[in-house]
Amino acid sequence: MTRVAILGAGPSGLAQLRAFQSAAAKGEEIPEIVCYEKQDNWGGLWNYTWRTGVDEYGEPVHCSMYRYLWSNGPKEGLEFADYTFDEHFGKDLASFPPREVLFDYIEGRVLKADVRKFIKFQTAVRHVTYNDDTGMFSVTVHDLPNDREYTEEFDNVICATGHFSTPNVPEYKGFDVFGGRVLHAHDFRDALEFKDKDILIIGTSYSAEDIGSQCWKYGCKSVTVSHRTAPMGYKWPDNWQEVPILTHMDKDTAYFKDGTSKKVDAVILCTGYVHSFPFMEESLKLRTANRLATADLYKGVFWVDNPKLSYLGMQDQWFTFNMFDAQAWYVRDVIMGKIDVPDRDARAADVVERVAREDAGEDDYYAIRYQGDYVQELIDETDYPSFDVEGANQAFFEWKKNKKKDIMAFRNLSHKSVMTGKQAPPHHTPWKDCLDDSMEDYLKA
Ligand code: FAD
Ligand code: NA7
Repeated sequence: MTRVAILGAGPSGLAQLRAFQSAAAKGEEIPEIVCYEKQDNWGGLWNYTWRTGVDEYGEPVHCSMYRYLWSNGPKEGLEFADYTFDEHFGKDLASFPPREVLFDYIEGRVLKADVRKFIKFQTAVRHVTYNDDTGMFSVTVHDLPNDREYTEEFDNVICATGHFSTPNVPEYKGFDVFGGRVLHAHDFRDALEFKDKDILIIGTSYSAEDIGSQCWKYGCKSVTVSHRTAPMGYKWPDNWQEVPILTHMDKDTAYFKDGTSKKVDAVILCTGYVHSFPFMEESLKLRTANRLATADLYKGVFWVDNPKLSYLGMQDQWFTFNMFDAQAWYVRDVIMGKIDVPDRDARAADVVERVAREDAGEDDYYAIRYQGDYVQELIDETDYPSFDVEGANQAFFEWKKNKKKDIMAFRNLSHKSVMTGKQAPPHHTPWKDCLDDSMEDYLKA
């Protein structure tokens, strides 16, 4: 029987488990599946921990999420087509749920599908190699509690270990003499740490915007955001400024390229993440920038040089959960022989075409539609429930416009579900005043 290894039980790995289980539920014979997950629970980044650095086994802590995190995009853009928010919560919710609520939603689908039995928790993948002679992968894993390494053979490997966990950490002159804390967004946990403090943020993307907004919400004294390329340009609160790139620091002051300076208490590097697969042998290791058209993946998932290996969720993300589903259903159908993969030249040409098409775009609206088209392309070929992808694009467009209008209020507005056709209700409290991010509080009528 075909054996398939799934590496990681975050939203992408769980999408893959659900994809196989849904085929089994229709009476199809599915391969033997083993999913390895290094944490003691599923949910990937959504599985919050207070830990930073290394965990109790000396493993790098995967979590990059923080307390008080609310969805940064509308839930209407990520909703599962086979399991709606309505179905899970028995009612519709406002559009930007906190982390605990989204974790519960992710978990609800896989509990219902009963796929936990396929997962070996607290088992870190150490080494993946491919043997040309046997056509099999050897996957060496570490059973962490028992401190035991062992190797199993598989016909296919699906890597779903995420790419927002290994931080990109640049150094600026003077970090070593600065008297405050310097940390990367990956290690940021509780905004209250920065109450009454002047903070400096480097970077201008989602982490910069959201961590700055959180610190502002929970009472920091000021936010200074330093950009390498361009400022974010939102209408920020009065105690928030955008400045050019940092040149250096001394024991308490940051100096910027335009000659200005600012006394600060802490520096938070919101400088993104790197794709990191230390367990993959050289010939199987994905190396790509964080972009919509990844390097070397046919259809955005299959390793061009060996399509028995696939990578899920490796793109930069507008669409998330339903895109992972679209990929997982497609990968399942290739593994189960329902869809053919073309020869190597055609696979390589597919990557070139995707990269060129992404590069032709000029703005985020193009990028959103580009990724929406990708989701559509994949779901058209499988039995993943079809949904109004253009409607999801429109939710993202509205969300972007709402952010431009008021960056501290976009989470108070609601969007329409493309799965149920219902407009989400407004949340009971404006985001900036809602300091309780518990599920209990969020679900209050
Ligand atoms: P991950 O969630 O990273 O899961 C990967 C899994 O693989 C983890 O469980 C990990 O423990 C496991 N793993 C890693 N290495 C190994 C190994 N060697 N052996 C075994 N297991 C391993 N998306 C949204 O839709 N909305 C949001 O609001 C949102 N906010 C975000 C905020 C932050 C701070 C970050 C970093 C990301 C956010 N995202 C958001 C995007 C996020 O990438 C996706 O929602 C989603 O978590 C990606 O799922 P994944 O399964 O691909 O990866
Ligand atoms: P992103 O989206 O990859 O953005 C990284 C940011 O870091 C971006 O603004 C970069 O600026 C900046 N950057 C990278 N290297 C440097 C250096 N050396 N100096 C200054 N600035 C730098 O990462 P995020 O963490 O914001 O978002 C990742 C995910 O987490 C996302 O999906 C969210 O949902 C949460 P540039 O524009 O390249 O000059």
